[in-house]
Amino acid sequence: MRIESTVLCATIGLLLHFDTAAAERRVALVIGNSGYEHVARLANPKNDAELIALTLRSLGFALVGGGAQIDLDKPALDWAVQNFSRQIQGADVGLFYYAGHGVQIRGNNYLVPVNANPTREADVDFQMLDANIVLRQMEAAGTKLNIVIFDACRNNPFAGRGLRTAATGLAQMKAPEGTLISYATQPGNVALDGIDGNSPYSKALAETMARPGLDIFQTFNAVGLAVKNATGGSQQPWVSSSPISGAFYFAGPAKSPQISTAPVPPAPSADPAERAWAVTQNTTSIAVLESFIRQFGDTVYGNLARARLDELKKSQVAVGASRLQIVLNVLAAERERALKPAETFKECDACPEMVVIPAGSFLMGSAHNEPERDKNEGPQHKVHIGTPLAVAKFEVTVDQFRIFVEDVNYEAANRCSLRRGERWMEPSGLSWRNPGFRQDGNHPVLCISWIDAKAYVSWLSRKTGKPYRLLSEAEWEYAARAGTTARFQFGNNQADLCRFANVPDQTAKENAPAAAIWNIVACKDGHALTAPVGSFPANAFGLHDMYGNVWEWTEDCYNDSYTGAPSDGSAWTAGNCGRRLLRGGSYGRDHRDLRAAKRQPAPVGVPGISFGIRVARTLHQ
Ligand SMILES: [Ca+2]
Ligand SMILES: [Ca+2]
Repeated sequence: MRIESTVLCATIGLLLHFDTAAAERRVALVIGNSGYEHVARLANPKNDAELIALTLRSLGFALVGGGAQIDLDKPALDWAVQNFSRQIQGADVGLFYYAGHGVQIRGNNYLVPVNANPTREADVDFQMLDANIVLRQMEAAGTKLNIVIFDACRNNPFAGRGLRTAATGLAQMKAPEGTLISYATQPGNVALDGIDGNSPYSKALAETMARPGLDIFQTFNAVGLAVKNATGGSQQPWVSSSPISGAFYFAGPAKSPQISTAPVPPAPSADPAERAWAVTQNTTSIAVLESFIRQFGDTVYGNLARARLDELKKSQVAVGASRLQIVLNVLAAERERALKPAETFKECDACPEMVVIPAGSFLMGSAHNEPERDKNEGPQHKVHIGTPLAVAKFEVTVDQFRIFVEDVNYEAANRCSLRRGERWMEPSGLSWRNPGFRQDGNHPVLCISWIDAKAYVSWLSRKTGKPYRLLSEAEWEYAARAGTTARFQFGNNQADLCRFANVPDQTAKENAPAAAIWNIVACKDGHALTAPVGSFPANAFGLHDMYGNVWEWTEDCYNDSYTGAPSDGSAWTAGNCGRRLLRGGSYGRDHRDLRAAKRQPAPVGVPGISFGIRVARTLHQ
């Protein structure tokens, strides 16, 4: 079958029907697809989306999902658009931004999810998202002003794979009434991905949107000129629209503070730098931090951003020169192949002891009638883990983490976050070295951010040459349940918790002042705060402290339901990746956290006072 496809280069669809200059409620969905599984990965969409999300947030847009939505597969993309469609009902301004691969096939433009793998034209309807669906959802929402942005003008990734390129560039989409459509480049051309971390288009768009005094047409005209200049004339963003009434300013009219025309319902502060920092501080993108510093470098948040940037750069070179003599004892391939479930190994003197757990299937999540469950634990679904893997017998200890830090001079967060309601506070002087209470070398390390946890497993991998990593959420729950289906590994009775785990208990109530506000269990486990790892019996797989002691970071991005989750035990790396999942509960706060199905998302940069690490290792690679 001959399939004609061209590169989708629609950049802006602006559905504009706007009668007043004062926007009351602005809602945006920002998507960046970089991590393609079957075609060329793209370097910049993730950074572009984070940059645009940051800019929009500073301009008063509430973001669907709380931030840029990165690397969405088809179910996640569908879900995000549906969610967006609901949230713009009754809003004054709706904005949709997409950066990633896009294709045009027989006059229709499609956004390409990261898992798309079409081999014939008929696959496209099921594996990609028709851009017209987005336009229809926005048209139907009754929004005064709708803006759709596709920075998707890259080379057709499926050329030569059954979807042939008929012509370069994109056919224009028909603009409905009150609609403006723009493209990252002129029809019949391919936009540039950029060489410095952002596409020229998104960089210019972010800078221009933030300038007060430019109405919607002046904004996109200025973006066009900026991109044309930046690319030596080879790329020129394109706009088409139907008549538009009223005036709209992203950053307010000239000489008027943007807040006067862009009130921000959920933001507690009127300071644009503070609001922007609130959504930027946990990014793992160097480009986003650099962009923040360019915009807000002369504020106090600029200093924080510079410190964060240094921290991030250091974490990325964390496994550089080694300073300690670490004795390796890595598994020979033959021994690794012969490993059986329950066997253990330890690949260096500083390495965690690993236990082999068997392949198998289990039901992930909790049933609707499970007491104290959260909605995000459903729907229950079967997960099959196809091969045995190795899981650390214990949580990573203070001594183990210290060796890593000293070996490569790693600068961990050196902060420690306490939760007060929905806010995180960082009392001065606390860190993994001193969380404010006594920790011996064989206690679990805590005050660990997801970034620290990743740096640690990265170091283990480099040190041993073996694939150490965090567990996926599914692997974690499989390992914690160890063949059981009850609320806890040992059954359903909460009063038995103290025999199997260090939890918020009567010992804490009697000895730890912080426990006054905890939701504690009725039993007594003998430990007010953390306990040395392995103080409690192992589960059926030979793993200790899966429940309680410290929360354990997993690889997965946060999604608020399991709809669309992988069923093969792999990590879910689409969704809100600025927040990752912790599992298992801890010594403190709330006994409801101790259930096998409990999921706790937290921002990647937060080193919580009960957040620690458990490592896994892939076998037989
Ligand atoms: Ca306890
Ligand atoms: Ca634990």
